[in-house]
Amino acid sequence: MTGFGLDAVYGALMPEGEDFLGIQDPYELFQKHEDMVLLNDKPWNMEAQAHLLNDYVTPASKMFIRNNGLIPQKIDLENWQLTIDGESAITQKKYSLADLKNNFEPYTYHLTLECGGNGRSEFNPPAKGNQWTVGAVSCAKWTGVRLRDLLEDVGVKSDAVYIGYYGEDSHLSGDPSKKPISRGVPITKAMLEETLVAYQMNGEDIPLVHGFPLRLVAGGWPASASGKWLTRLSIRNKVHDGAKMGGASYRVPCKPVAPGAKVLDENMCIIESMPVKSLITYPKTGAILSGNKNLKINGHAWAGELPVKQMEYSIDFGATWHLCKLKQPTNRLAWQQWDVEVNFPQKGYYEVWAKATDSSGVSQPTILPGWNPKGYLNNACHRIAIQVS
Ligand SMILES: Nc1nc2c(c(=O)[nH]1)N[C@H]1C(S)=C(S)[C@@H](COP(=O)(O)O)O[C@H]1N2
Ligand SMILES: [Mo]
Repeated sequence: MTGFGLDAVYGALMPEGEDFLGIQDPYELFQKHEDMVLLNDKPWNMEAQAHLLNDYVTPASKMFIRNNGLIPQKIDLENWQLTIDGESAITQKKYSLADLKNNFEPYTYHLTLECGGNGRSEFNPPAKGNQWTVGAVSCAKWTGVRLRDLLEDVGVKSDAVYIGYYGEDSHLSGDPSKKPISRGVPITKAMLEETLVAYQMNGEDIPLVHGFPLRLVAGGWPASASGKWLTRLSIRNKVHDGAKMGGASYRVPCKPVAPGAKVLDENMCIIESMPVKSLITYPKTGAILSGNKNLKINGHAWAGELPVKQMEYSIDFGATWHLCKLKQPTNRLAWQQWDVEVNFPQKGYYEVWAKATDSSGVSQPTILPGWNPKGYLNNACHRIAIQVS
């Protein structure tokens, strides 16, 4: 892998005495678990595997990385500012990190962040972009200011419809006038209790690659709405029109289309709340069970803005389904733990399938759902293989 100034990125953050020359190992750079899978190095993209996501609170070492551009080279904490402006802002204000930490009540929530493209690798015809399998999802504990408190501090005009974010990362082309991504959420989502401008993750500073020192966190929505390295939020009187808000980016056909269809921009709709989904995080696929036909399996389930109301598993390819125990989430928009003791009737090869159902009665499809040009929203049942010997 070739370098591009990572010494500067880590100059301030690495312990003294490190030899930066030659440190291009992203596992070391980003302090990631060795079982994480690197998908791209420019920009950096890395996903977890299902078995890495067994913790209820995702540790930084097992959190997927999704970058659209280049990580900021220098973080100037003293002078870091969050500007809130826009056509629908009554005033314009700037906040230092100290202002945010000292002048506003802190809130902490566990928030599920899933990349809209998680599961993309299964689509056919294939979609361009990172070939995520199942590991572009996390649920960490985020602490910060409620976005609504900042919006109320600035004042929101009655014609406000959207919030757009801007971050400090730079465009792959190196063109400083371009942003790699500038997305956001409708004002109604911005005003929700759990939408945070976060300065901590899991009780510590947010890791650089996940948005240090400040990040928007809008749980339950495609994680592309949660802007990293946050410096500016615009209160818009129309749907935000920043980078990757149009075309096929984070949008799907408003009406179902045949696989491979060409879809006009005007027929594409922005992804909002993510669909119901689940993972089997224990055991790891391929496990061999010897001398015992009982096995406790467990994982997580989530459903965007909705709670999950039921969790089931099948060991006969979906012919019959059985209930799992499902816990309540710590808070709204956090994933929910489930577990069950599975009894395998005889020795042999099995697939375990897991299926969640949201509070409105909608379940995960057992196989790939509707094709779309960029391969978003694959919430098919997760499956693992087990050999009982
Ligand atoms: N500034 C900025 N924010 C960003 C991105 C980015 O490239 N730049 N990527 C988005 C996308 S597409 C996803 S899926 C999440 C990934 O967050 P993570 O890398 O912390 O897991 O960040 C979102 N926020
Ligand atoms: Mo994403």
